[in-house]
Amino acid sequence: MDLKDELNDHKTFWKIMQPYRQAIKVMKMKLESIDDELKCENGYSPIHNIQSRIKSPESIIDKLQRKQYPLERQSLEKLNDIAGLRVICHYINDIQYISQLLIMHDDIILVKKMNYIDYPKDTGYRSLHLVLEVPVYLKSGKMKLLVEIQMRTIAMDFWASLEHEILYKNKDQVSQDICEELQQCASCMALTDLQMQKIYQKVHKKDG
Ligand code: 0O2
Repeated sequence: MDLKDELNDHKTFWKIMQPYRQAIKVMKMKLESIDDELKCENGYSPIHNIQSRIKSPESIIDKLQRKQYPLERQSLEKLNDIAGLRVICHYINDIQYISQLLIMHDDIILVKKMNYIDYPKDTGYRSLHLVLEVPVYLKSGKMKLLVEIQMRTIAMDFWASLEHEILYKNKDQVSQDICEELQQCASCMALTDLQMQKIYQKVHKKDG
């Protein structure tokens, strides 16, 4: 069986993805623990919600072909985002803080950081992406896997979700005007994010 057939076979796909599901659980537990500790300390829980997903067989094959990797099992190790988590925070400052606390864990390694908050994509997309190497323990021993964590505020997520619906991966079908309107919406959300954070800080008498 070649990789394409393996991924398209439901049972085999489920089996190949087992360590990735485990890596997601590990990271989810770490994030929930950070949130819980901050809640106990300050009475404030910075994480609004955590979503996770395993990349679909079609997206995996698409990406391997786009990157011109051979369609074989070993190539899966080169993909950053087979296991993905999305962490939705309330305020922009929460993102930096949580990511710093997470990176301090000495069993995970930061492989790549893409700061699309300070440097948004041309589309207007904003989020902090972390690629982390995470250990998972299997019967056969320890295995290290890559996990991608996308961290964003509720406002960034609102924009990204709707923009994804409207045009992501269908970019050719929309006019420049629409792209510009979407960029304007993204700037508007970014201003609102800053304003909401300032309001929060004023109400809770915090510096910054
Ligand atoms: P999925 O799995 O369907 O969500 P890489 O090869 O991974 O190093 P890549 O793939 O270019 O580089 O990564 P990038 O651009 O840093 O991040 C890709 C993911 O970020 C996307 O996943 C989206 O989830 C999100 N993203 C990036 N740009 C945009 C954008 O303009 N709009 C929206 N809505 N989301 C964006 P995929 O590719 O959709 O895969």
